[in-house]
Amino acid sequence: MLDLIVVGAGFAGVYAVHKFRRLGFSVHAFEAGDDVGGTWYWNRYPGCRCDIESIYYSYQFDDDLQQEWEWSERYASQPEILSYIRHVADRFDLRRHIQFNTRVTAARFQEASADAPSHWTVTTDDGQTHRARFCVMASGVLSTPSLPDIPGRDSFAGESYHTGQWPHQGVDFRGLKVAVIGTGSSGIQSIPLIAEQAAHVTVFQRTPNYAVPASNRPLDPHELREVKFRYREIRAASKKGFTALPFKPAGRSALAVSDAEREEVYERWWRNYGLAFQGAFADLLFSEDANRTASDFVRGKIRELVDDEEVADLLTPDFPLGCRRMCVDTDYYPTYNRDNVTLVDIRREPIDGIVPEGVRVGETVHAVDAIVFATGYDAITGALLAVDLRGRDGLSLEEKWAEGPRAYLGLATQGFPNLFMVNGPGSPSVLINMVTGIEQHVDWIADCLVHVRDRGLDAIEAKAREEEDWAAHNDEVAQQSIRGNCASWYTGANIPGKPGGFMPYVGGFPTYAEHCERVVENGYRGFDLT
Ligand code: NA7
Repeated sequence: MLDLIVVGAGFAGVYAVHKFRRLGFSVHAFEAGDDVGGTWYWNRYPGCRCDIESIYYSYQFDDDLQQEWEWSERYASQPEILSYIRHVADRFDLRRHIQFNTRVTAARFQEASADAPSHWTVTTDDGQTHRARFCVMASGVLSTPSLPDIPGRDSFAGESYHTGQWPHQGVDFRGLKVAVIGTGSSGIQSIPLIAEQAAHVTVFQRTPNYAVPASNRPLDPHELREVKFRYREIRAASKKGFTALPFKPAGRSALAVSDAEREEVYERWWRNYGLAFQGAFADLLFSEDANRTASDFVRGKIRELVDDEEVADLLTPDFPLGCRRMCVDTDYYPTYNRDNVTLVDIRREPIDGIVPEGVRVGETVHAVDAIVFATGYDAITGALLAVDLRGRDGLSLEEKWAEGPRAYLGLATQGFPNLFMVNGPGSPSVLINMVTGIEQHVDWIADCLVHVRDRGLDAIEAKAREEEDWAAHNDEVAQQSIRGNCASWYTGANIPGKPGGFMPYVGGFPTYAEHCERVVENGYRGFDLT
């Protein structure tokens, strides 16, 4: 029997395999794709790029690795991130522990018996079963694409694509009329590039989003050398940063400065800092009045950038900035000044159906040759629930989470001993620099497994009481933030029937990591060790 099965070989799974191997555990990972990379393997749509700067969105567990890798741009593109993670897999000789083209379909907990300790039986889509004492779900938080159930979807005569399942050979849109449904990050990144290529693009927008400029640029070799020289210091500062990035929090309220100064700050942050714009003042995510100043600033920018007033109005969000995931763009708003781009507001009049010729809204059929679904993901819990996970007494995760997900520290859930999640619900996951979060999670799980091994223990399981307390704490901090009041994929609102509740932990990386450390210092408080 193996010590560990790891599900997924994205950033989390790759690091988990490396870490657990180094500690002497026997590990086998399963990955549905034919290579490592996870989200960066599947998302190959035009313009796909990380919204965290490349020098931070990278592993820190090995100094030689971070010294030798050369990032070429401030925000790395999908192909470059994929090359990086491939390099990591090769450099640490991890591929031989990963079985590609294999999807885990089910996993069942088996109680300890006279013949075997507690373990998991894992079933894969090739019909095989595998046994391991522990199972680590590194299956990703934005890895289960959501394809809306629009009537007639399958009747469309042309090709259709989901941004999260993009063809590896790319798509040639030259001369085609293209529909793009969805204006989240994936739509906002891809629309400008599709518009450059296609004959015409019709964008179907339900909710406008805030987008701030990426201000992407090639990385100057001197700048990169300087970063590498200071990497240790930068990484240490990141661990103290709210979002696991090395930025000091803004100390001031947006309401404590003059209008002129506030405008100057927003202009500077708009031009330079991408996603961090929402941290230009300390209270933008906590005070509606403060937030309104930033929201109004960006609304003003949209009016400046988009020539047609009606189109600008449609593109202007009416909710507080940062409440839903902000987007980072390159030329998104000016794209609507092009003659070959049309915006269709489907909030007022929704899509009625898809017909062989295109997309029907009311009496109008928007005839197109191709449809791009930039419609997002069943986020955070989707990939966990896609596996038929059964804990003690055959309890399924779906039953356990029927009223909403519960996971102690986002790492483990009661009733599912010896099962860990990386970036589970209740961890900071998508609200922070994911790679740093992943390393912290995997390191914590690894220390825990060593603890269990060294003491000859059989199982570890989260306790119900602490799990509930953590969920209550998570709700409480979410309510203190303006994010807690918005319907978004953070709350599962994008998936019909998904139970509500704010899934990621809003309390910030340092507080979260401290909670995790306290648990260990107190003998794994909140866990049953048997
Ligand atoms: P998002 O941010 O969930 O965006 C999905 C978009 O698709 C959003 O505009 C949705 O509108 C729209 N959508 C979803 N379903 C429908 C239907 N049925 N009809 C019309 N429009 C629909 O996903 P992304 O892939 O862009 O980004 C995900 C994250 O990946 C991103 O935040 C980064 O962290 C990386 P809605 O807003 O629901 O009205």
